[in-house]
Amino acid sequence: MNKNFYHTLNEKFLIHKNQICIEEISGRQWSYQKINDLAGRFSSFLDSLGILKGSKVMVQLEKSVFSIALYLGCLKSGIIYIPLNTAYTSNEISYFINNTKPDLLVLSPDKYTEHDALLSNLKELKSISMGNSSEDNLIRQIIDKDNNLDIVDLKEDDIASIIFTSGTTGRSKGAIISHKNLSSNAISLNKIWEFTYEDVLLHALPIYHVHGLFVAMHCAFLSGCKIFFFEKFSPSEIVNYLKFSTVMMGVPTFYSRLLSNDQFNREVCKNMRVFISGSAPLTDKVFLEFYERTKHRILERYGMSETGMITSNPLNGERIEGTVGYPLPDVKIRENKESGIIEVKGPNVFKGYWGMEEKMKDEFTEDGFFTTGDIGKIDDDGRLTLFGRSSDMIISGGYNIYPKEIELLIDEIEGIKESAVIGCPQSDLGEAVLAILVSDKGIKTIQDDTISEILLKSLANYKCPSKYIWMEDLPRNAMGKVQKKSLRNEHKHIFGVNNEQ
Ligand code: MLC
Repeated sequence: MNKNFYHTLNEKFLIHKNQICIEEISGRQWSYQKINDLAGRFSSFLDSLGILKGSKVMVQLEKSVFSIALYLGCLKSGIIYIPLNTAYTSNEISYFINNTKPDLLVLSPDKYTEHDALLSNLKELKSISMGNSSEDNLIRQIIDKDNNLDIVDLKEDDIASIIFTSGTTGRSKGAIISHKNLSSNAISLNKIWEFTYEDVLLHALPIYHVHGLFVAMHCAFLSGCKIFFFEKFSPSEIVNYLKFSTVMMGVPTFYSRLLSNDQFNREVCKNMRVFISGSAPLTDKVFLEFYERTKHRILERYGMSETGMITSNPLNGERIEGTVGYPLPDVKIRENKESGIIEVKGPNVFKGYWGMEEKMKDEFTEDGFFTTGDIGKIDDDGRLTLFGRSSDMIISGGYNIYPKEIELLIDEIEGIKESAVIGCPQSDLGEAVLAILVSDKGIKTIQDDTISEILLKSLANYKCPSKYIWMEDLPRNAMGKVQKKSLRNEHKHIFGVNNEQ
């Protein structure tokens, strides 16, 4: 049997062909039939470029129905889809290209211009510019193609996507996601969150990450429900649409920002079935304030790019603040006895990082469990609570940020001897980035703005430190390792969060 995940999607698209799949904020509607048809035309277009089964397509595109159709066209053709954050600079893109050697790069027009110098150095790489409207030249060409009805025959371990995630060595690593990974997670989530064709999903997440692309889109696709499709998250827009929606998925920042909106109240939520949160820890404060305001208990779930979703609070049952619930069907979790790190095994777990498939010893235990790096406790009844991370990773507004990548760039700046980058609590984004700097002359010789300017030339803006602090020395332990824990503790109030959450 064909294990291409598109095969499963196609069955649902046919059943729900007359239902609205996506409604854009302009009011434009796309039925499931239209989306399926568009995916087939993208598949034909890729075929005409010689991009076939096993090829890699890397994209840096604005959120649009057409970028979703490109993703679906890739799945259908057995092409590996590599989505990238629209904030990435040429420097970052250059690394991803070198790492995965894509066969085609699809960029939004502004990114095509921005990466001009890089692209002229990579003449052998096929790259195209794709806008997000039906008036765009390329989109017109694609719409004119035939609808390719073939769904390429695949095995369950064939690769569907490579998702770049923060790496421990200072550079991102590409998590290899198979068709089985996608389908097992989508089917489980659709079931446990009881999606039906009568649902209406509010979608305001970016579509270059697991949360917005896989979790949200796949749940909707499998159920045949309608998606309100927002280019980005805006609380005032969301409030207007909540009245006509039943499910929302978001990062905790979505929920804290909704709470700051005067129009957000119980009345506008009266049609809502469930609010789902993930990608970063939801604070008890937001959970409880949200309950006070709306009488909805936000359903927190836990996952990561490498594993898709791992656990979820129950839809029917007690959702406890500060916990991330129970493992999904077929997913096993356990606590490492020594480190307390949560380990996971199941059909949702990826095989390895691109180019490092043979060197996964540190990431997997001998009996095949993936080491998440998150420290937690599993109750007697199987409920998981997370306490922190074993690594220094920062999560800001749901984006993972690796300090090492920033430190390496800062340390190259003239006048700076060394640096330590840490995440400190911040009420809007959960954590914000603080850089602690040591001057090589004993005094500060460079302005903060100048440092930011230098960094922003090669670093996505969400990774740039919000604040800089100068110190004489960095605290180190006997082994010479910088003591980030003590720095985090010392500066925990720097962004104005005073109470322990
Ligand atoms: C935007 N900025 C951020 C930021 N997002 N800075 C730090 N962290 C972030 N997350 C920058 C902007 O570029 C801008 O920079 C400035 O901060 C202010 O922007 P803003 O208008 O306040 O931000 P906004 O565009 O509203 O974005 C905030 C946000 C967005 C929370 C809505 O970040 C978002 O949609 N996050 C979702 C991330 C996500 O989907 N994660 C899923 C990962 S998957 P400047 O310089 O222009 O002022 C995963 C697995 C799992 O983790 O389990 O789900």
